[in-house]
Amino acid sequence: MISRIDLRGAALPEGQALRSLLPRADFDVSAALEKVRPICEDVHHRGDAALIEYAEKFDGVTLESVRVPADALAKALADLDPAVRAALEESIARARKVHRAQRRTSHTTQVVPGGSVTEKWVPVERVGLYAPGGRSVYPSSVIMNAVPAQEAGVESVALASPPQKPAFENDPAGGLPHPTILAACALLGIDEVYAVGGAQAVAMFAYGTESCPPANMVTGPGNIWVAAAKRYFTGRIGIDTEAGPTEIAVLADATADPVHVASDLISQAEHDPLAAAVLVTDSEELADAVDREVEPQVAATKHVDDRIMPALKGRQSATVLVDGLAEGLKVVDAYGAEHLEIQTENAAEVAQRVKNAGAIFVGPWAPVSLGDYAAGSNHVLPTGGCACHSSGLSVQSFLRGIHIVDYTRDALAEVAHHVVTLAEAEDLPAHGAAIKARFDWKVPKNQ
Ligand code: HSO
Ligand code: ZN
Repeated sequence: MISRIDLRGAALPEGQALRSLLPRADFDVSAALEKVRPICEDVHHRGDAALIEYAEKFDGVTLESVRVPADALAKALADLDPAVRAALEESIARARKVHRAQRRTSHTTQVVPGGSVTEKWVPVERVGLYAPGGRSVYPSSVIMNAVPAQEAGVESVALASPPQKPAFENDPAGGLPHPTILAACALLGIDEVYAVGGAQAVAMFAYGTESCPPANMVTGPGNIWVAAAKRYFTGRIGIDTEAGPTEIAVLADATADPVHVASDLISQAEHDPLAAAVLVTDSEELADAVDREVEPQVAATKHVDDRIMPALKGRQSATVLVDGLAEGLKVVDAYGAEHLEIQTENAAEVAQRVKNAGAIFVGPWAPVSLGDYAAGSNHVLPTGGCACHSSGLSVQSFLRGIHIVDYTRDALAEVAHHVVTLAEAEDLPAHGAAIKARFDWKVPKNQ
């Protein structure tokens, strides 16, 4: 069912030429951009009234207010299954451990005597997190977004997630985000929560409304409308990377266990009909064994027709046959997967040689599902090949490094002639004048 791309027997092309041979989903955010623009501008002009109207139109619920009351958060936590609570708490604790270690301290470089540059790290002041509803109710993603923001020291963290339709008349959960999302917020200490979904949630955070003060940054996964709204606001607010459909690539050799490989490919195909599952191997026997494994495993699981089958059969998924490990590494680097598993001999050493991946999972006991929930690593990762230039979400995503330049008169005098020379070379004499004015227009020569 998974198609094959056979790259054996000839030298692999370089760069883009190799990339173009590899599978990838069509995820055209730009087409959605035109559709979200009027929604975003409507939220700008009409604020909460527009949000309430869109909740009616898109979510089929009538909201009294967009802000979720505190007692609804407390109730969601009280009603949470204790096993789910324990698992969320473990996930939070592990993520905190890893992300706390990412904190940065200010550093001063003494450039010359009397001249220093300090890099001071300052958290973003206010962040809006987005948590999807509908098909993807992922409290784990609330954790993966909230923990790095909190560990970075962001003072104000708010969350938006679409309101659920009432399941029956007077359903108390109707009009609120999914209860597990609310419970995760309560566990994380997030008390500012909005029952707002889609592009309008991004607009709410970007512009602010009567209920919701504007945020400096919006992060969190979402559908194509959320991605388009993030793109619409790029440059005006900070965003994480635009999340596309999830991807798993597995680099495997003949030592890999086909049962593991098949189950891991299926695990990410479960997210979305556009999800990508890519196996890169130099072992045709393993590829055949994985194919044989996939069918019974798919038959035994859920979400088969709506997500797993279209994902595995889609043009974004494939088994890529290569001549050897070196070629396999070249292919996974060209692909730049969101998640890359290494299921080869000496997996840890092979992992060190990978240049492009959102996150790397080493050996048989570190499947992507572990990273999705409880490894301590972050699961908000670059998709669509963006791993070639971007990283996953981290404490760093929520920090700004500000240079503080501090020079004495003597330290400025020492370099003044160079500054004036460069200003003249760029035909910007006023830049030079700003230096000369400090020395009565006589620029000190090399002191
Ligand atoms: N694999 C997804 C994250 C996720 N998995 C959430 C389960 N829940 C993207 O990294
Ligand atoms: Zn997942």
